[in-house]
This record gives sequence, C-alpha cells and structure tokens, in this order.
Amino acid sequence: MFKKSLIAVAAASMLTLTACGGTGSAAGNAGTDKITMGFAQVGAESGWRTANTKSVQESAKKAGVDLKFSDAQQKQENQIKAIRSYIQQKVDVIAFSPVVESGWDTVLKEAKTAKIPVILTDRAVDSSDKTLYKTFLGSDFVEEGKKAGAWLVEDSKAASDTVNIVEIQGTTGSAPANDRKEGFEEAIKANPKLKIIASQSGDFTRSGGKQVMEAFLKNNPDIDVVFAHNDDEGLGAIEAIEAAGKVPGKDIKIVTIDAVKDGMTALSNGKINYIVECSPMLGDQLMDLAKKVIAGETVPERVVTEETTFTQEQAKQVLASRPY
Ligand code: GYE
Repeated sequence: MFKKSLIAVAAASMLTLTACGGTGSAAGNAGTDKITMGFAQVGAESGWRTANTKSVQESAKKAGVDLKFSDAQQKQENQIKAIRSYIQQKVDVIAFSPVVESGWDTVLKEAKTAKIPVILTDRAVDSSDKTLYKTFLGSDFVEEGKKAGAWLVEDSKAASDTVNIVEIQGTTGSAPANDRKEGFEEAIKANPKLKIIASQSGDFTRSGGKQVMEAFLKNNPDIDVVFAHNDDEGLGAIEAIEAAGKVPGKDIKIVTIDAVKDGMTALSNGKINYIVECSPMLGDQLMDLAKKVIAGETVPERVVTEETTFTQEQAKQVLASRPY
C-alpha cells in the first residue's frame, strides 16, 4: 500500500516536471510534450548515409525531438521490423528511408490504422495509395541522373568513335538506382555515340564498386567512362582501375553522384571527372515537417532538396568548406 502510493507520488511529480519543461505541442502524448520519432535508417553503406544519420540525430537534438533510431543494414525485413516496433511503442511519428521501392503497403497500412503519421525521407516507395504517408522529403534522382548524362554529352561532343560506358548501379530496386539510371539513359540519347556496354549493381558501397569494376575491366578491354550511382562506388572503381594499371580520370573518366568529402577529394585530385550533388542534410527539414504533421498542419506532399554539380576546378574551391 505504502509502496504503491510512493510510486504514485513519484509518477505525479514526474508528470509535473515534464509538463513545465517544454514549449507545448499538439501531440497530446500522455504526460510529456516531447515529440517521439521512430527513424528506420537504411544502413551505413556510404559516406552519404553516415552524413545523413548525423544530420537526423543532430537536428532531432536541436529540435527537442526524442529520436528512436534503427539501422536496417540494407535489409527491408529489418526496416519493416523496426517500423512495427515503433508502432507498438506508439511513437508520434515514423520517418524512414525505404531501402527498396516496393513491398511497403502492409506495414504502412498498419501505421495508418494505428494513426501514426509516416514521413518518407530520402527515398520513395511505389505505393499507389498516397494516403499511406504524409510527405516525401528528398532529392530528385531522375534529375541527378540527367545532370550526370548531360555532362558526359558535353564532354564527349568531339568524340569520333563510340564512347563505351560502364554503369555501376546503386542498390537493386532502390529509388535512387532506378531513377538515376532512367535520368542518365534519357540524357545520353542526345549523342548516339554514347553506349552503355555493361551495367551492374555495386549496392552503393565502396567494396561493391570495386568488385563490379574489376569484373568490368576483365571482360571489357575498351572502357572509356564509368557512371557510378554514388561516390563510394566510384571510389571503389578507382581502386580497381589503378590496380589494373590504368589512370582514373584520364584513361577512364568517372562521373558519380553525392559529393561527399572523399568523393570531392578524388574530384579535386583529378581521379573523378564530375560529381552531381545529392544532399544528405535532411535533418532540419525533417524535424520541421514532423512538427507540422503532428500539429495537424498541411504539408506539401513532396519536398525536393536543392542541389548543384561540381567540376574538378569547382571541387578544389569548395573542398575545405564542405561540411560532410
Ligand atoms: O546517393 C547513396 C546512399 O538514397 C540518396 O543512398 C541516397 C543514396 C546515396 O547509399 O550514397
């Protein structure tokens, strides 16, 4: 009896403490005004991903959001498990970066039934039911692929022979792999001399990029250009090219997407020829959107990140000031 009332007193004082502490929100989550967000991250496959995780964690702290974070190690089943556990924990909002585009409807319906809003971060899903999530924050990957292709069209304007391109794709079935491929193919149509002679997934990792490039080099004696769907794969390709006794950036040109520190360093050193930027700094916008969604405000169904491109000269100028 005595024990019970002690617990009751302790619980009551905790409630008062938290109730006085914050700025108040419409979340109405029992006894605390802090927003709880469950974030199901893809993994830690690339420099981009590491910077993205840091951005989300730092922004959550700044915004006073209680962040529950999980790393799915690039496996959809792990992400689904994480989302289900966030539903069970009754978080206020779920944000996630879907490793692949398809297969999300069931778990997203579960979140909807539990009245927990979902925000897509960085990557899209292919669900036709747009009510399964509130908004999608991230880059336009088709546009990124087009920018990479447009650079190559310009760079190879004077080519008299066929330009043999090998493509190192991102994770099979992921939105950035599908869309970057589509955008790139679309852009290079402008010059019929540009030919993709081989295309394979390097899973957005450095080791994947290296392995795929080793195989490409073995099977194709005459490679002119590598289009890698991210910097890490491009950096892996550089290792394979150098091991084969060729000079990356000269004997074989390289165009990649992301513009993380290591990629920009290789671009400044002449080993990569061009990088299309893809910003991982989505944290602040995500927290902002989450607060609005929880408060019942309308948010745009698509928020596109602003991005640029870098030549070798431009990379040299900005390298020191790159934040990631
Ligand atoms: O380009 C790559 C990462 O989804 C935009 O995922 C992201 C991609 C990014 O692994 O480096």
